[in-house]
Amino acid sequence: MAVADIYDAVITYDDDGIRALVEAEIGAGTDVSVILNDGIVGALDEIGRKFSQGTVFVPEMLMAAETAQAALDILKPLLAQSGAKPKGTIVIGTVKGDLHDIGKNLVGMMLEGAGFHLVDLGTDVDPGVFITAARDNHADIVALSGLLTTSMPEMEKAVVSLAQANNSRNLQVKVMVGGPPVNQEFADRIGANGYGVDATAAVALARTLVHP
Ligand code: B12
Repeated sequence: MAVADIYDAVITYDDDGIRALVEAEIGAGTDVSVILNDGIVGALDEIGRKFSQGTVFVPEMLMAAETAQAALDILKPLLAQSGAKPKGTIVIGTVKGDLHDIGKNLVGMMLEGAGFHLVDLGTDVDPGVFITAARDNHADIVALSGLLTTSMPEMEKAVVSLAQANNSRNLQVKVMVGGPPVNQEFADRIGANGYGVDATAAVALARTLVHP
């Protein structure tokens, strides 16, 4: 039994088998971040490479995602362990046109684990929906996720809309962005308050945005 078996389960779309494998690794005391990064995320990267090479297609990518999600469901209580009182409210979502949600879910789990109250709007989220949710929930931060290069202009639209709402609608929300096509330079250019490379960075960034 090893983390490599979890990697293999994602690669072979074994969404039944992966549950027992993850439970066994947790029982053996393996660090959750190792299960996550070497097992689940590493395997999804491999699937992404195969998709680029044309050796797997969308249905396989979807099966791999479902297998990864089954593993994340088991890890969630460990990632979201926190008895602390909420450190702030974060509205999170994947931007318009983009249906990828595994990274967003992972970021959300870690933020909850760090004691933030999370409002998850799901995927394909319109800028106006981010604004309404931020206002209704008195959010401190809006977190935007995107995996497609076509999500970059959508992210910019959401950031610009949120900045306008901050000026005109008595909203005071900060915006952080993340996902493989974006980086710090892009975040700066579109006027976001911060960028995080992964879920751990998202937590560190959220803390500094709430308590500058
Ligand atoms: C699984 C998957 C799918 C699944 C998604 C299922 C789901 N429920 O999410 C399905 C099959 C639906 C899918 C569809 C498509 N996909 Co797809 N997909 C992937 C795949 C293999 C894995 C993505 C993933 O979950 N990674 C693991 C997570 C944990 O990583 P992550 O999302 O990067 O998140 C981390 C960080 O980025 C960061 N982060 C993420 N969000 C945020 C937010 C904030 C605020 C912060 C701070 C940090 C942060 O923290 C996360 C955790 O560490 C990638 C390949 C890859 N290597 O990423 C392709 C990939 C993203 N897909 C791709 C493509 C092309 C598509 C399709 C267009 C294919 C098609 N022809 O239909 C469609 C688009 C559908 C749509 N409209 O969105 C391309 C994108 C290329 C591009 N540059 O635009 C990729 C890169 C594959 C490739 N190599 O070509 N896909």
